[in-house]
Amino acid sequence: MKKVNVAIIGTKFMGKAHSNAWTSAPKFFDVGLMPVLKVACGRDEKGTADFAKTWGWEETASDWKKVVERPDIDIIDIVTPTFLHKDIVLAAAKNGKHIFCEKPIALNYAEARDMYEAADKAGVLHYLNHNYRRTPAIAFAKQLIDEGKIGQIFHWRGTYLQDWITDPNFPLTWHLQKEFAGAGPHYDLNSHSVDLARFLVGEVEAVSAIMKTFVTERPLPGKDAGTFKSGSGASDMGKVSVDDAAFMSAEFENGALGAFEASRFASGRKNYNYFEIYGSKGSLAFNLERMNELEYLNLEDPVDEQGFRTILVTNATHPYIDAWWPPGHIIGYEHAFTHAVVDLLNALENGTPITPNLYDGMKGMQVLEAAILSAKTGKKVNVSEVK
Ligand code: SOE
Repeated sequence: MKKVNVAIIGTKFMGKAHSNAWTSAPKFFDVGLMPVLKVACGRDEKGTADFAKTWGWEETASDWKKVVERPDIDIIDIVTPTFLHKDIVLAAAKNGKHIFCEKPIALNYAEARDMYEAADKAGVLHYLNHNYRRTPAIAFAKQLIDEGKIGQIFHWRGTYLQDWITDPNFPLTWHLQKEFAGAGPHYDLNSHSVDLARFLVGEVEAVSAIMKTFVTERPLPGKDAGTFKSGSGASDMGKVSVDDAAFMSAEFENGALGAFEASRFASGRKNYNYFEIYGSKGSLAFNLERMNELEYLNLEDPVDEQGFRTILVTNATHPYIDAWWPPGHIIGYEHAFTHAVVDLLNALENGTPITPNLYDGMKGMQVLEAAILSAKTGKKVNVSEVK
């Protein structure tokens, strides 16, 4: 089987999730290309060596600029903090590498546009990892919508709530600094909800938003601090420069209305990615904390039998499931990453595009930036105003 060499840049939480996906994809699915875990690249030599050993990356490197120039590398997998995405994508495109990039795409719309244009011009395959699209229940929701089962969509309600920084002593990791993350949960979490809303409902036309930073100063991070991890040895205080919560209302081009809530201060909510869709023929609801289930209401059922039914999305006929386990043998968070790798390998083999890609990221970022403008001015902003 033809091989494709992958280099991963970044070795933390998402590094793990992606490494697992590159490994499991060809084991469970029939893929026409065999990914080779060639190079793991990270700044911390020892950490990168340990990571490479655990996950089976053949080599390590510390300078991503050299890695993207290597002629033997086919795919650059980017799992760094957001501020590095643009430079790595531009260099990867220039060197003709295919791109697998973590979300959120970039620090702002202008960066996202440059990234999309560079990849498009270079003719490389590009994918932006909004992984939830490939959760079977969400892929199935899309199927129901495309089959017309929900009819005309009136409302989208998307909330993405976490609570890992409610403690004011949680340190100022890169996620809480605008220069590295671009924004707080507005980018980290609303970017997922906007991606799902664009996937399931349609393009957003205008937004109004409010944002809040509840804790404005935090201790500087000590050792091992990161996503969901306070680490140890935090010291002096530094200024939080992103939102802690971002709420937004939206008008879609097709006339639907939407509400989005993203927060890292929703005590008790760990990774509560939840949405509801209400349409003329039916409704849908999804909760990541019950990710194998989809709630579906069919308005064509006899009126006295109507109600939300819970579909356990684990049949062989449901998206992606056939490759895993028999019905009822549920799957988890990491599987959507595997599905992304499978779809990317298939797209590469067949010469077809894959979504969401850098174009989708750019469109989503335009919505998110319009919301930032709205929160600053207190006015409704048309997405097309963001240039
Ligand atoms: C942290 O908020 C985080 O890891 C996000 O960055 C991911 O995109 C989300 O899927 C889970 O939470």
